[in-house]
Amino acid sequence: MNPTMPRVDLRSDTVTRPTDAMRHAIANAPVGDDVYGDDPTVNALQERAAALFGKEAALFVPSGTMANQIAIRTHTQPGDEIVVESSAHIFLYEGGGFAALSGVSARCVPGEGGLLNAQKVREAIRPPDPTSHYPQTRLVCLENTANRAGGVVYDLDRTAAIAAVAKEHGLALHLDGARVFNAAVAMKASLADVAEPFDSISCCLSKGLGCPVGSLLVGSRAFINRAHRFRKMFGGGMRQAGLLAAAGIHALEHHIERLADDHARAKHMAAQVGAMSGASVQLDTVQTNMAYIDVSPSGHTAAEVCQGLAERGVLANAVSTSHLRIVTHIDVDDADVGVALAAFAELVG
Ligand code: TLP
Repeated sequence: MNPTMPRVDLRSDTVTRPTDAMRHAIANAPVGDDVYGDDPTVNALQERAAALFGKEAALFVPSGTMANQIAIRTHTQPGDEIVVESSAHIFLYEGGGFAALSGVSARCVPGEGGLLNAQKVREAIRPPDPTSHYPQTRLVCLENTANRAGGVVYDLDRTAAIAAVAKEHGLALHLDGARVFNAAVAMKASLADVAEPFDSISCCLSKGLGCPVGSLLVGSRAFINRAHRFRKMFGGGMRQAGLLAAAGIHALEHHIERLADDHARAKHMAAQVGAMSGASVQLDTVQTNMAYIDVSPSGHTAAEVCQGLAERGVLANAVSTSHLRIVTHIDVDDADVGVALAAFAELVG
């Protein structure tokens, strides 16, 4: 890529750079040693997040992966089983951490369009087993928005029905809410309403909210107290982390509502590219800030199209031979959308 060329980075919403206002908040944050619980800015972030999600407590951690892994470790014992959708980040993209760090197996359930439903969850739960053959189902994990399903939203009714099944069987329910802010904005629901059926929620500050680093795990006080121990065990105890937490507080105050703009841009791009002769997009899956584009009608692989896009200053990720993913975020404006659409038109138009 020519260094003077515009660079429109649609690989993920993880690629954002902090705004000037966020950098100012970082620079001015009071800090302490958070392993001693002494960092006032981390404490303020955790309190704010707990209140936003309507739960008792929250824990600041370095990444979404660590938040999910701590949650699994906190809810389960080695030998237990967790229920996940087959394309869940926890199963596909966390290095098998559930097995290595918690010693649990995963019961992978293919969803309808990538989403679990109450019936599928019910069928995946191990029956009572007096002969002790089966692993014990202990935890159900949902992902909202569901990344590999297209950034699709679990609506409140679907979640409530799954939560009822989990409760009936005495199972814990965890939300991988890496993009739960996108889900809430898309549904015009409060974060507390989205979080209500869950025992624990992980959420990422470093995706659509534009922070450089950081995720949170949210739940009851007892759950977070136990999770605190596993954060240390997994190496996630940070010291003057208030510098990072300050970015999180700024993002919770200023960057949630604007996600609607990212969603509108993703829908616009999906519709435009989907109408090109060399591409197709399942538009009903474009509900938030991403779109999966099938470029096989162009006769090119997704990797070839991504290469062509990169030569035109536009970055996207090939996720299979046929499909690439584009993600909108705070560093993508209308002019960038125009640059990207022009590049797609040259390659698959
Ligand atoms: N997702 C990344 C990649 O790892 C695929 C991306 O670009 O979408 N849960 C979900 C649903 C995620 O999409 C991700 C990151 C995570 C958890 C992990 O977050 P981090 O990267 O902070 O560990």
